[in-house]
Amino acid sequence: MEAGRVRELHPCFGAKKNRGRIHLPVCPGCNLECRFCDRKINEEEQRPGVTARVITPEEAVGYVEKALQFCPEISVIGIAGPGDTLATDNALNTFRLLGQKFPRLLKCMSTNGLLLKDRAEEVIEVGIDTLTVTVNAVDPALEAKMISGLVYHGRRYEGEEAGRLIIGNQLAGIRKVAAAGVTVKVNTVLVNEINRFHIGEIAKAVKEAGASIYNIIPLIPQHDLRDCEEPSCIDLAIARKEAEKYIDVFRHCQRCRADAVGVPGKNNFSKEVYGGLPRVKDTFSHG
Ligand code: CLF
Ligand code: SF4
Repeated sequence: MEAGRVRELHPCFGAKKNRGRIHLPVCPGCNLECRFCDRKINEEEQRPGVTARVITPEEAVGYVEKALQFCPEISVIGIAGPGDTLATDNALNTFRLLGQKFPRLLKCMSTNGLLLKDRAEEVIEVGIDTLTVTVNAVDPALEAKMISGLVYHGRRYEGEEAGRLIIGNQLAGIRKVAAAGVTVKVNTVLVNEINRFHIGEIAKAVKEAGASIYNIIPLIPQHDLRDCEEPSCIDLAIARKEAEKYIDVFRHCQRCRADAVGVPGKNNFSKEVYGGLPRVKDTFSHG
């Protein structure tokens, strides 16, 4: 879809009018170990009720229909977790199914980017309109502080080796999908203790790779980074100013859950739409 149309219809890519999105929590697993991500709690709760909160691609159709009744402003189907969207086939299969049923809704996906280089062709073939990649550093030494490790093609990596691997895959992946016409947003989780003075470099690198918009998400201190400070409004303003030298900055992020439904910042119909599903506190979204 051409960029002007995306800006008009997508609440996270600059739409001025009331535009909504439904997040479909279809992705159970992750291949990365972000040190700020509390998904362990979810993993420990491996009882039937909790796993049931991840829905199947087939169930997704019914949830979208229901969501449109509650919120006709919905213009975007987003898949953003709770795990990574490329770690399993669930997200792409869901879009294959929904693309035919709801052709007027934008297909938006969010990923950590570890598998983006490998799966870019599928992302393009499925017709993803907007893709968000979370890039928290472009320096392997800093990325190594953001993650404990990762699993790639069946092998576990740690430290700078892991950092180099994911950064290379993210940037190469962004290049591929952006060149094919997918509108790319990059999210960065701002951690004062780790990447506060690195934001400009990230913004520059992702812009060069083809991203068109950048979103800085202040850390919610938890898990291994629970002792880090929560960035203030001033920290965020400084980081945005730095990024803006290189790329357009999105300023209205609501740090949505992976099962959010409605117009971001205005209303949320998760309960009404997913009401029958048991929920846990940290249904994470990469945004
Ligand atoms: Fe969802 Fe993300 Fe698509 Fe938006 S959210 S997958 S791009 S439809 Fe938006 Fe929510 Fe911020 Fe994300 S306000 S967390 S940026
Ligand atoms: Fe995986 Fe996302 Fe959590 Fe990172 S933040 S560990 S990519 S689910």
